[in-house]
Amino acid sequence: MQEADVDPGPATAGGSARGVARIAADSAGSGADRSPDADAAAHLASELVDVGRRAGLDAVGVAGAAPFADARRHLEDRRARGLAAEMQFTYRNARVAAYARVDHYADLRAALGEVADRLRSDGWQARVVADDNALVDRAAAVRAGLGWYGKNANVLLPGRGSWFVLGSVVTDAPLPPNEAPVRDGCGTCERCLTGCPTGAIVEPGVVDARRCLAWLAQAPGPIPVEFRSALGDRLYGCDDCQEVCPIGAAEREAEEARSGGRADGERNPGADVAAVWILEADDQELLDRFGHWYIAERDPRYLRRNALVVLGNAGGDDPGPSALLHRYARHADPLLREHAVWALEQCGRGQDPGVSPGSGGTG
Ligand code: B12
Ligand code: SF4
Ligand code: SF4
Repeated sequence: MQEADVDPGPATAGGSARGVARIAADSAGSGADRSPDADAAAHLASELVDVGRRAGLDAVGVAGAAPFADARRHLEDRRARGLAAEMQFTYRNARVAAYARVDHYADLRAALGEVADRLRSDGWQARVVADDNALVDRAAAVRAGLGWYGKNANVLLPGRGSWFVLGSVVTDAPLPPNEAPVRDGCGTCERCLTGCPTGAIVEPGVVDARRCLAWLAQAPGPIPVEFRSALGDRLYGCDDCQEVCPIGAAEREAEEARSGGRADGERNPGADVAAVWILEADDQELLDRFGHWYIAERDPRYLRRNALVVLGNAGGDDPGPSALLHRYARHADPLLREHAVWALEQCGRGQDPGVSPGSGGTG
């Protein structure tokens, strides 16, 4: 397992976008021989929290950088049970997971970078780690005392919910680690378990990626037919298990209002337009606009695949989308052809004579 490249034994710092930060510290680390005294360590930790807050992080904590044995055990267990689908899970270390709907990660990394710079200015090593293969970010955030694991598997901040992305700064600076875990705040609530459209939360805190729309929209290959309707108008990501959560609700509505969106959860009327645009755009336009998302194999065909499913689910008899679907039903790419034929069937438009869905499934 690769926790981080920084000298092990060290202190880690972490944070989240829109921001929560974690600073993990291991006082038994290699930095011990040059450790300042406890007061100095506490002072540095408090200064780092201030730096992170000023840089825009919403929450900052300090945690030990000892290996995440529980997280590893959960990873191995899930892989053994098949719940990980074909994902390159964090500890596989094979691919950088850089998913993001809105690029909160850029803000997060910039803010964590300021914390890291502050550490480096004192001569400590520091490395920013956020949504990549080096660390299970949620386990780090929980250890740092930022929040608790909700039944939807996300880390929730007390009173604020899970609408945060998470990251860390791993450092060898000796810092006083958090020792007070945040108590579970879910109680008897089970809204996310029942609110998941595909039943992907198979037990509290455990997501079966094979059923999770967030994964299916990112995964290579065809979207399994049985989940296409549930994908609804989603092009990328799924927030249902967060949207139903009462703990994040107030903040989310306020944010929606600030950004001019709909606070009542109604469908964005622009969604179909976006899907059409995706089907008309060329590869470069798609990568320019959505390059910060995790796109399987960095291949824009998967955005088009999703857009075809969205159009199929949107239905209606608008001639624009209809013409596009017919065009895609003759596409050279069998994956897109098969999804277009499915979409046409969903819309009750059938398929043109002579159009074959091809082999489909050839991701
Ligand atoms: C792979 C991945 C996914 C996969 C699989 C997710 C999964 N739950 O297995 C897919 C593509 C499905 C996904 C979806 C999403 N993801 Co994601 N994902 C990751 C990634 C890259 C690795 C996660 C990982 O290794 N999981 C392995 C498992 C074993 O770890 P875990 O998920 O943390 O599970 C812990 C809990 O299950 C807990 N646990 C174990 N038993 C029990 C029992 C109970 C009762 C409870 C409560 C908890 C609990 O312990 C486990 C280990 O610590 C991380 C980034 C990173 N490097 O960590 C982001 C990350 C987890 N994702 C994130 C986000 C935002 C999402 C989405 C909300 C995105 C979206 N809107 O579509 C959804 C949410 C889906 C969900 N309900 O989990 C954020 C989470 C932020 C937060 N506040 O928690 C992260 C941390 C990215 C980031 N840096 O901010 N993701
Ligand atoms: S992201 Fe969507 S599909 Fe995945 S567990 Fe949450 S509600 Fe279910
Ligand atoms: S919906 Fe309820 S059970 Fe699920 S994470 Fe939120 S508070 Fe916890």
